[in-house]
Amino acid sequence: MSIFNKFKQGLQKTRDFVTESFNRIAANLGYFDEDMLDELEMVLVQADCGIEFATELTEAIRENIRQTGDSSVENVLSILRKGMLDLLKDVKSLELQPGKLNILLMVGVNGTGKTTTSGKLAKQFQDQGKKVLMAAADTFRAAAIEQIKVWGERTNTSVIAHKIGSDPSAVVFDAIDAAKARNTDVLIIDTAGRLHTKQNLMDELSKIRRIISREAPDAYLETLLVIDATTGQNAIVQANAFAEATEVTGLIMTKLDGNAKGGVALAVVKETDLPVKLAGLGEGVDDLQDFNPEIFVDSLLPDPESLKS
Ligand SMILES: Nc1nc2c(ncn2[C@@H]2O[C@H](COP(=O)(O)OP(=O)(O)OP(=O)(O)O)[C@@H](O)[C@H]2O)c(=O)[nH]1
Ligand SMILES: [Mg+2]
Repeated sequence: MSIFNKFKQGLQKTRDFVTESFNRIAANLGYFDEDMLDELEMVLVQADCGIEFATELTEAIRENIRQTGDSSVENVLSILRKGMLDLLKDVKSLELQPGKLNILLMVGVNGTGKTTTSGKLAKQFQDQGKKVLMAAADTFRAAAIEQIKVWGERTNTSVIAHKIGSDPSAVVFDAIDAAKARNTDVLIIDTAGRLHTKQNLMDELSKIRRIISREAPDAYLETLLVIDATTGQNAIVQANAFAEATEVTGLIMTKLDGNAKGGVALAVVKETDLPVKLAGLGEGVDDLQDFNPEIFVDSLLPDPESLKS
């Protein structure tokens, strides 16, 4: 399946919602008036684009209509598209540095998809012929260690693991050691999403980061915050909390297929200024895709042909 079709399929719930709303609001007249633009703003809020960004987008539409006099559905759609692409213009997908150890530190609250995404990434890099290693630095739950080991078997990737309750930084230490010895291209570190307190969690991440900079100062490090798109505006709270505690370099939005609120990717970028690097569009191993702004926006907004006129 092409990447465009993957995104279209993954974001179908959101797109259907936006398309139905467009048709409901503008079908009779074929153009937008003031009240209809207010309704459109609400639709964007309901798709979780965030109030601030929804207001910004509809203001841009009003301004454009004032200037051009064109309030057609097509014009409104094209201004929305442009506004969204503008927000995402700095997004760059994940790029490994050749000839170096690349370390991907997966962080995020529990259940967002860190372990699954680590497995999916391992598969992708293996398919590209890279030497991959995973570290089971979520030592909080026995099941977590088992889960990453299963992904290791499934993707033919070695997993460095210690016992439940052991120090995650020690796992990372050993994993870096092994990565150096094996000439590894990519080390993927799966971390815990839940500890006894939020402070414990943040302290643990800081410690892991210290070990990485001490033991692998020349490595290329990406700290990827995994966010569950179905958690709505709470995603923004999480993103802010992690960005404060550790230097996040990019976002992975998972479960974009889960509900009609895929617009949350836009709200999180608006709020944090962090680039979305990858999109999780389903549970399958091939459902992780590089985040492509154009394809994302075209999958989120109605297909012009699907609009009644
Ligand atoms: N539909 C859908 N489900 C996903 C996606 N990514 C992950 N999941 C599911 O989300 C659930 C939680 O994923 P995990 O990888 O265990 O999450 P985690 O962040 O490691 O969770 P903790 O280890 O508890 O912190 C699993 O059932 C995954 O299959 C996605 O892109 N789409
Ligand atoms: Mg996990």
